[in-house]
Formats: sequence, C-alpha cells, structure tokens
Amino acid sequence: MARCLTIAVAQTGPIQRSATRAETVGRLVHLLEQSAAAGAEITVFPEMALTTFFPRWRIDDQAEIDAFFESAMPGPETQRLYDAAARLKIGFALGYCEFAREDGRTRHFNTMDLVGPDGRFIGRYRKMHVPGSAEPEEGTTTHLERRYFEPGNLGFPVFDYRGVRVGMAICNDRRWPETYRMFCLNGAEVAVLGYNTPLLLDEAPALAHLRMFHNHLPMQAGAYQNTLWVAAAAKAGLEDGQALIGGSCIIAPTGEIAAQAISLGDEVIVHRADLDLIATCRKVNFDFALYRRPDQYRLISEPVGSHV
Ligand code: ING
Repeated sequence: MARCLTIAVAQTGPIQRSATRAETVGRLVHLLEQSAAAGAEITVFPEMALTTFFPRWRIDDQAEIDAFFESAMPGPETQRLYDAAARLKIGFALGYCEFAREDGRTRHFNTMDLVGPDGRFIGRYRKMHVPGSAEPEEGTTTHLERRYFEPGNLGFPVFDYRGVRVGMAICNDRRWPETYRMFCLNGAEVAVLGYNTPLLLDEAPALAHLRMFHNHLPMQAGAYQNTLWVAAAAKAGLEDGQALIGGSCIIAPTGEIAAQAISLGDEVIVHRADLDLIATCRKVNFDFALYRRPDQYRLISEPVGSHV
C-alpha cells in the first residue's frame, strides 16, 4: 500500500477589518469541518488567517497595530479551532501575527503554527523573506511588512506530522528557491504555505497578466526540483478594497498541479498525496546525495556579494 497523506487546503475569501475574531474563527472551524468530512488528515490555512492583511496600510497608533497580533496561541478567541481539531481528529497549519516575548522585549513575527490532530502544538515557523518596505514608496503598491515584522529567526524547520515530514513557508517565501531547498535538505516530504498576494501592483502594471503564472511557477518548480508535495492556501478576493489572487493549490513532486481552487471565496480542495511519488521522482533525476555539488555552490550561502 502506498504511503499517503490526504491534504486539504482551505482557501479563505477576504477577511475584512470589520470582522470580529469570533466570526473569522467560526469560518475557519467550518472549513476544518469540510476538510474532515472530505477525509483529509491535515488542513492548510492562509497567511494572516485571523485578520485582514493590514500591511497594506500605514498605521501609526500602536494599539491599532497590536490588535492584529496574538499574544497566546491558542488564545481565548482561537481555542475553538483547536477544540475542533481535537474533536475532528484533524490537524492544521495556521498563519497569524505573533507577539513574541524574547530577549526581554516584545517582537513581531509573521508566523505559521503546525497543530496536531489532537489539537496540540507541534511546531512554529516565522516568515524569512519579509517583502515590501518600512515606509510607503512613491509609485509602489503600499506593502509595509518591513515596518511591522522582523524577519524570522527559527530557520526552516521540518516537523513530524503523523509520521510525515512537514515544513512551513509564508507567502513571499514561496518565490525563493532557497526555501524549498532548505526543506528538501532538512528531509521534508510536504511543504505547506499560506499567502496574501495583491492582484495589482502599481510598480509593474505591465506584469498584471502574469500574477497567477508567477504564483504557480515557483511553487511547481520548487516541488519538482526538490521532490516535495506543496500545499498552498490563498486569502482571496476583495479584502478592504484590495483584490487578492486565489489559485490555492496542491502540487505533486512531479511539478503538476493535482488540485486547484476555482473561487475567490472560502473553499476547500483535497488531494490524497502519494508520498511514494517522492522516491520515484528522486530515482528519475534527483539523487541529491549522488549528484549535487555543494562544494561548487558556496556562493549561495555567502553574504550578499558584489553582483546582486
Ligand atoms: N505578499 C506578496 C507576495 O510575494 C508583495 C509580496 C506584494 C510584495 C506586493 C510587494 C508588493 O505575494 C506577501 N504577503 O508576502
């Protein structure tokens, strides 16, 4: 019998700033129930799945900013989701804004937690590639993640989820080949990720027709070149006036899209991922231990050089 993990990707429609946490968590619980009913063993939720994607605004009032962050996971408002996981015996990966108390200060991370089918915490990832700027820039779609978040400091960990090795990534991370390579070298079989991607960018209107291509291209390449399953959940639709792309998908280690969302709303897609396909793809071309030339790739891990 093939070794499999039945994966659900739970895309969400927009989560408006006016939505309460209780409303939003209610939607996530419903998506978790749909995933479990479809026989899934894990559900992947988007980046910042509890709130609107607030880095689209410059906000100066710290209390307003803090309202988007979670100081405990689970907290009083998210406990319901963890209880649902335990009741339905299905784990999940959830993106949210994390307040961390570290080094005697409060730190802000764009975070994803992996929770087991018993509703208990398994592991945490903090977004490495934090895009945008700290101040609004003329002629550029406002994207102030670097104002509100520090880059992640937990590496690219891979966790054991019911005997399957799972890594997590967040949005812009999916565009970088290093993300997938780190998962691969850490022994991952499945990479789960969440994203919020604006449909329109003021800085490159001529690339507008390529937004979905540039969503799927790096994830399909990452899956293929690193023999991984990739499961990616979008926050989609018109959120507080900004259009976010959907296109949530589950990608095989062959690079093929095995399942894809067809809406811009709350939607669950499911695929029974054959983990033995990883070994097949490795046999065809990617015997990493045999063919890779890490001694020739040293520039990749050196500090940013003179050519870039
Ligand atoms: N979003 C974007 C992405 O890579 C982005 C990053 C959007 C950068 C717009 C600049 C402008 O899809 C997130 N959430 O990383």
